[in-house]
Amino acid sequence: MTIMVTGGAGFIGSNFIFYDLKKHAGDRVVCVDKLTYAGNVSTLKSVKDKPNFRFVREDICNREAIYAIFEEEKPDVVINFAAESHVDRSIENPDIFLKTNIMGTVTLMDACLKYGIKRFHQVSTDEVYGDLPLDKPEMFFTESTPLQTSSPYSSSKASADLFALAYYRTYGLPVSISRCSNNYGPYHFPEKLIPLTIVNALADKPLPVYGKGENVRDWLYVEDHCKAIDLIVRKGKAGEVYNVGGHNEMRNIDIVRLICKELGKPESLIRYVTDRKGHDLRYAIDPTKIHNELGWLPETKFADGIKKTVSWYLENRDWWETIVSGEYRKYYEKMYGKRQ
Ligand code: NAD
Ligand code: TDX
Repeated sequence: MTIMVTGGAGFIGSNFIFYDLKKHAGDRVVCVDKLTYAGNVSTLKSVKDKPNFRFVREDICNREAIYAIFEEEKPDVVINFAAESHVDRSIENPDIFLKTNIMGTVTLMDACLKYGIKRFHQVSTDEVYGDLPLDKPEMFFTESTPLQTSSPYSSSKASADLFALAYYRTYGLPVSISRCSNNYGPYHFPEKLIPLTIVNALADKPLPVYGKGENVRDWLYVEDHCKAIDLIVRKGKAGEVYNVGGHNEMRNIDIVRLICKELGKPESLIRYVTDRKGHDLRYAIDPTKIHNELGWLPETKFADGIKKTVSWYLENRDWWETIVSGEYRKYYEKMYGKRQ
């Protein structure tokens, strides 16, 4: 099977590529990534020379180029990870979120209609449901929770979901959607809470905590998310939405304190800073549907996953140091400049 993975030089997409190539050795994986600031092609160096892997630097909004890749590769499945993914950036500059997250998704689906496809999978987020109150722990997001977004990021992701469902109903495109909670693990870009805290703590820099640090996120180890997507694409039903999450709710401040403890760094590094505008209070996923229908369950407990993640950042300093220095943006030219 040929799988097109868009956004595969980012955090979750790259982890998915590693998972897929290991689990389904017969697959061909074509990674399409624009290499924005969040894309780091050096992440893919362990697979880049495999005969069944190809990297194409392209923007999912570039219709002509996307059609040409479809024409050449005839993918059976497209899994769309490509997105602007950082909420804080969406508050500063919503425009690119509309372009990539909505227009890019629609462009990919048009290509799927034109060339035919077994499945188009949209990687969405629990943020499309808005937030839950902090004082109602019995409330969870189910697949039928109304979409009620807070940020330009989540609004763009919800719009893409609606377009995907419209393409299923109107044109019969075999679409599926996963809405996952916060991921953590290797190759997480150090602008997000967990990797930023690890990287700053290692440099004895301040650890910014928004507001009072009481906002709650539901954390899932990235490989468990990849397993869920693999199951949905191969066994899930077209036209369906699947929530993905592991019932692991944590307050931000507790995460930051835990990382300080793991690294032997003092909590005096913590700085309470101005809150994010429109900051969602709590996310919590009810994963009953994917469990009952596809047998998915998270396998990595948070206590183990966070230890593995901290160790990974300690053992892979090169990966994040070149990001912090900006050097990683030259890697593509160095590795691929002469090849294309
Ligand atoms: P990321 O920011 O780490 O990676 C995004 C990748 O997409 C980068 O490699 C970037 O270069 C690429 N990209 C951006 N714009 C592009 C364009 N126009 N054309 C082609 N490539 C482009 O993001 P991530 O955390 O890996 O998230 C992947 C997907 O999962 C996103 O759709 C996000 O909304 C969703 N998601 C993320 C989380 C999370 O906790 N990180 C949770 C749920 C869902
Ligand atoms: O420096 C920080 N300090 C802080 O307190 C940062 C970067 C974040 N925070 C808070 C904001 C959130 O409550 O930590 C929480 C997590 O923040 P992020 O890592 O930015 O993630 P979040 O906004 O929850 O969104 C993430 O999960 C859902 C991903 O970035 C999205 O792409 C995904 O859809």
